[in-house]
Amino acid sequence: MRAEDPRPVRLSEYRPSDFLIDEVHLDFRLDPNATQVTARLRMRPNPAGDAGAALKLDGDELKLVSVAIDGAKLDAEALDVSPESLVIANPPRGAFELEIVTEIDPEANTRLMGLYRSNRSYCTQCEAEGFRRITYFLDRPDVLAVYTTRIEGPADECPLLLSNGEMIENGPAGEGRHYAVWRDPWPKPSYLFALVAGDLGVVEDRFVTMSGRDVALKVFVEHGQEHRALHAMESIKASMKWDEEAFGREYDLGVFMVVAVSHFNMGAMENKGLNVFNDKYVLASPETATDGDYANIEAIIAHEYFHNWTGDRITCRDWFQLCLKEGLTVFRDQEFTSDRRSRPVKRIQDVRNLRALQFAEDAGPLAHPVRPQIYHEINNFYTPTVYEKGAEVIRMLKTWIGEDAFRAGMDLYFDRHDGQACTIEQFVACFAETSGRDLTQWMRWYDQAGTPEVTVRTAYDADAKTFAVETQQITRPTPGQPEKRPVVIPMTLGLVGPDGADMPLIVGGAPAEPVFTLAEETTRIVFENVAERPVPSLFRNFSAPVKLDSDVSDEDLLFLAGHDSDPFNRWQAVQTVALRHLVAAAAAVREGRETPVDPRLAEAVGRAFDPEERDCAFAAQVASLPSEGDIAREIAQDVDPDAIHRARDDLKRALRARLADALSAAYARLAYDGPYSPDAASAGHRSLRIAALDLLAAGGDAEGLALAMTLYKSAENMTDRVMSMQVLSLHAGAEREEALADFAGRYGHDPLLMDKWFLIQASAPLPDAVDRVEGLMASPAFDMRNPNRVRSLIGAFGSGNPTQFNRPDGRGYALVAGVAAELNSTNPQVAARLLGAFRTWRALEPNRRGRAETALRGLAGMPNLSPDVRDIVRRALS
Ligand code: 0A1
Ligand code: ZN
Repeated sequence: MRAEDPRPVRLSEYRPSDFLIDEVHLDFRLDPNATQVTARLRMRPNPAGDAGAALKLDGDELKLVSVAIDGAKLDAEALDVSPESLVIANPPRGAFELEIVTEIDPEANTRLMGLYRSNRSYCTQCEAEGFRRITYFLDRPDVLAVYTTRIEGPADECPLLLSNGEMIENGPAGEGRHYAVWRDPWPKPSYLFALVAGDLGVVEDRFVTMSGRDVALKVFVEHGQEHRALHAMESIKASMKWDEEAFGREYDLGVFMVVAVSHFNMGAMENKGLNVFNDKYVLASPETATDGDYANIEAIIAHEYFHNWTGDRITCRDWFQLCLKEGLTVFRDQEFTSDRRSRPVKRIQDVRNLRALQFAEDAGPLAHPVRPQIYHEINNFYTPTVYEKGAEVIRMLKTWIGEDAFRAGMDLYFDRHDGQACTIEQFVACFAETSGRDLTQWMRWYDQAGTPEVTVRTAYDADAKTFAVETQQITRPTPGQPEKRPVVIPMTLGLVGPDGADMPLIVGGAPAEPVFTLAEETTRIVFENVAERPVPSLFRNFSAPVKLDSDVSDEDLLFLAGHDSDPFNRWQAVQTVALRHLVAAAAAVREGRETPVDPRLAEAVGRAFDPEERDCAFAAQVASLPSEGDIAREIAQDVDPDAIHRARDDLKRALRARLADALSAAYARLAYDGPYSPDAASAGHRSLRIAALDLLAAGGDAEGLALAMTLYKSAENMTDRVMSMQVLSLHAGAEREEALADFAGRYGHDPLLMDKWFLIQASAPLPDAVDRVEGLMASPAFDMRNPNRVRSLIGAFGSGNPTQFNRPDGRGYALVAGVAAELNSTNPQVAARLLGAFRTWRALEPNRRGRAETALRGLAGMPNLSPDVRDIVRRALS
């Protein structure tokens, strides 16, 4: 661990590398505690770099064995070496070969970066800066090389020896060992390197690409789990086909491999030709996976596969450009899912997620631009802002310049930049060219943090038959950015007439397109020939990632809920009315008052359960109220999580009271049998039924709980079993304990199922949550070294249990901070992520704010803070 405070990295200080590496030959002699790595690098000075510069290679906890240049060993005096760097003061001025031998200890690697062991396999994780834990290297994404990798290991323990590209040679290596050589013809940065060795089962298939090339597909999982890899395999084939159809992108190697590992810091990794996955995002069978698991696996398989073009073939010049690959690839996986499932439902889910995670980040001390200007620890920038807001910016660009210019811009980007390490400027320039628009101001979406707030005021003039829409945008200050400037906001808008139909849009005497540009602080649009007072439908399909405050009345919104041609806004209308109610109700709770529920709101929610409603998945979205986090963000300051919880609970009870018959009828009507299928329609059906059950059990209603218990016991699929247990877990009592005990008895042997069990208990808003989480940490199923366990228990508690994490006595904060302190040295990345729970602490009421601050200051004062944890704690406190 570095004790001194390292200098931050700044975008403005980017300089090309002084040296280039054209070819990399790696030789791994696998050993649990002493793996030898020989790296032979074909290097030359970079014409764009500093002639005469010293050669400085990155390392991290490395042990050097030897260094040679063009076959001649270098003496210790010729080197300046530490575990973190290797400097050669006077390298040759022309091309040369550098050979470096290092020794590493995979078994001791608890950080899960570089080469480590998971169960009995060896695997690597190199993004962002993990390759330097394997060998000294120019570990930066703009150094692209062709890799050849020889792996040698024990044949019995490691029958499989995998790396990027294609296998070109293999055979025995004596003494029970064997070897394989892999070659990846595509130049790549070191962060895309991967190695996997072990004894795994495999599922195989093939895909014929659009130009007729045959690709072998392989999914590797633990022996005995092969039946749980079939959905992942189907998802690979679907992704390959979709990328050909939607973007004209073809796969470019003879083999594509996915490996599932149990210990992984994130979701998955797009290493060239050899994607490594958290097993949670590979394994699924009808007996063990929920509808949500099936959908997640499909989306993440797609995401990693799509990186083959957006990330691998075209990569990032430096880590500030991370959104170049991540925002774009999230956009691509969202589109894939929209095409395969319900587009409106996917949009609603994505927006819910964006608001819950990204808007929350943007509103607090960890706010940063989609493309940051400075970082202390790059691992902490794999954030909802870079990923999800990054995707929104691309979606918005498509909305703004239109589908054709967007597609042409993508084609141009692939064409022009294939094989390069690029910047956001180069990406955006492609669209400026194909659309003919000036995208200078557009760049503010990348460089300015914070969620723009748009206020809309409208006025109908019955005499003049005009409808005026006035908008104002502001973005509040964020850390390091006190002054904000207006951004280009595309607002897709409709005017809905009294008959529910869209009215023609006439502006300045001519028909207008529905996408309006709000590029100034204020904008005024006057619609003409408006025969009757319309209801405006603003930001259809969530055309921009902004917070909207409009003067559209509840009554008009509920009209839109029933009539808008835009399904997103039909859903949004009910959410907005519910949110307005919940904010008022939370304030009233604190004053000891009650807030009556508008019967029209209950009616709008009730329509979700109407027998006529055909789209169950959509209806389920309408029926699920804004979350406690949504309400807290709307309140924005002096937040009391208990009052919010109470207000939301009261609304659920009121809805139950008003809608009891409709809910019971829907619950009965939506019963089903037949074999399980995770398709979108079946999943939607189940989700609507569970939404009915959740409301029926509101307030711990005995009949509702009895229904949930019956469903739990009779469940024939994992979705019903987990969701009924989740409903039961919200209400203290015998049913809850019975279901939880039963679940542990049935599935105690399956870690991924026990993760669901951990998560449900950790997120239950009951006063015993802290004790329970502490108790579960001591249970045999828990393992502090496995990030999935930690996230399911402590992560879920911190980020998914607002009342108990924010206990007024501070015990919730102490619990999460305590675990982060424990993980600080063993797995700093996971420790830092857990602290994301504190990202909204400044918005809390004074007592809680004080206690959260105490917990953060306690961490800040710890000796030996990792760069990861120190960075988060410092920014959170700044
Ligand atoms: N590029 C991956 C995300 C990722 C980042 C860092 C990791 O290190 C532990 C792992 C994965 C993606 O976007 O899927
Ligand atoms: Zn990604």
